Amino acid sequence: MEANMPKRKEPSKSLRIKVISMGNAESCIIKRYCEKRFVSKYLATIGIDYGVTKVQVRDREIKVNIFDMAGHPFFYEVRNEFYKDTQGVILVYDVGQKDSFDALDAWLAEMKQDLGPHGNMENIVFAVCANKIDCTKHRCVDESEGRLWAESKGFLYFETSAQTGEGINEMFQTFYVSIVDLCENGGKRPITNSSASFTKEQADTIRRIRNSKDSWDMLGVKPGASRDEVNKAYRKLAVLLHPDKCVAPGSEDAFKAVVNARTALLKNIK
Ligand SMILES: Nc1nc2c(ncn2[C@@H]2O[C@H](COP(=O)(O)OP(=O)(O)OP(=O)(O)O)[C@@H](O)[C@H]2O)c(=O)[nH]1
Ligand SMILES: [Mg+2]
Repeated sequence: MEANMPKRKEPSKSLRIKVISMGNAESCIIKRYCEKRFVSKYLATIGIDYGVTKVQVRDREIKVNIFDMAGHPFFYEVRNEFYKDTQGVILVYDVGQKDSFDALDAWLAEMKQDLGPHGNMENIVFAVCANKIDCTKHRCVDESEGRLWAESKGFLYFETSAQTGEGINEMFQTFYVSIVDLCENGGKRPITNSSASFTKEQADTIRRIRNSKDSWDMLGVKPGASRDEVNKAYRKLAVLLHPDKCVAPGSEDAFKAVVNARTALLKNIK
């Protein structure tokens, strides 16, 4: 008799979370996800837009309160009230606008300052969206640069387009799962595969190589250095960045650039 009884469904555990979005073109990402549409006309957010949505993650029903921050500095006074008690942050930049990528640090600084000395950013899930990937012609921040910035901070990284919808569902899905993992993990950010798999020295070196102005600069030697000095500097970088040992985004290109720089310099040194 008991065997034929329908199994009682466990009541689904509901959860309420707060998510904020900021950066450049974040409103369109939310619109694409929530309303499945794209608006090409620019409608600036005035202050803060607020919305509620429900999502299902495993056996949990999640009620999401989304606060979409206006990017304009004018709205700082409004924004700064809203950073508290947040479980997830969506940070968006435009891959065709380097300024918007560089501004991510300022967004983080603003949030940190607002949360104050006792605020903890470690228990918040951050999802970085490299957005407008449909505009391939204007792209000036490549994937490895964005990924390196995000992953060296332990943030999730996604390539998205609010226009075509590419990457948006995947981003929200992974983002919500990570937030639920965080809540179930006692408020600690879950360790992602990519975080902590490379060192700060590796990340900083790749960035330095990317921004170097010539081959001397790239190897970190003075112009006119000897063969020995060039080789020594090269070996040090090769050990740090060799693709067999370094999984940081952009390490392969940085390694190749270093090999080329060394070859070019040695050609001209007696
Ligand atoms: N081609 C393309 N355009 C996009 C994409 N996402 C947003 N846009 C355009 O970029 C502009 C700005 O988008 P919004 O999402 O409103 O930007 P925002 O950061 O919310 O702006 P503020 O509210 O002023 O902070 C709009 O004209 C959008 O149509 C995208 O993926 N591809
Ligand atoms: Mg907006």
